[in-house]
Amino acid sequence: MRQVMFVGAVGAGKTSLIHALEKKEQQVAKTQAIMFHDGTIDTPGEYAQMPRLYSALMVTASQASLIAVVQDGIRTGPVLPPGFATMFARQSIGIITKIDSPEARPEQARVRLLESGVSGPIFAVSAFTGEGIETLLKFLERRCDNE
Ligand SMILES: Nc1nc2c(ncn2[C@@H]2O[C@H](COP(=O)(O)OP(=O)(O)OP(=O)(O)O)[C@@H](O)[C@H]2O)c(=O)[nH]1
Ligand SMILES: [Mg+2]
Repeated sequence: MRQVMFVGAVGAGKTSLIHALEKKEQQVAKTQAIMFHDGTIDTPGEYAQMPRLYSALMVTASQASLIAVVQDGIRTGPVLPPGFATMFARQSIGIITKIDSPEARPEQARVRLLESGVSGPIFAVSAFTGEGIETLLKFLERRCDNE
């Protein structure tokens, strides 16, 4: 029960973030299916954007101890419905991605995460520059140790 499940819109940066956390250099491709890694669960953005797929996310969430809602730092228009994070009955954190970009709007992204019902801390990261990755990693490791 130490898995962290990453959910968020198509292209929000979930897979890139997981690779950055795992220090993987490999090319990122579009996620086609729910993928279990060592300690992380990657999900395709469509699952968060299509309500008829929520049940699959909820079943998968039962194998996770933490939900990480990933919000694109650049495309900050509303995508997830209000309260999205609360349907999993799990603790949740928010992650704002792509903060390296001059177009990033972290404050708008934060508002989206709060609207989606994230209950825990909100982190801001860049998978490209590594900014914020160590802070997030430390939080996840500490949380794991306490489980
Ligand atoms: N500038 C910038 N772009 C990023 C960053 N992380 C990801 N991207 C870009 O965002 C796009 C989508 O990244 P993915 O990691 O595939 O996004 P995803 O959330 O896994 O998308 P799905 O698998 O479709 O759900 C790619 O073009 C990445 O290069 C980042 O930290 N900074
Ligand atoms: Mg992906």
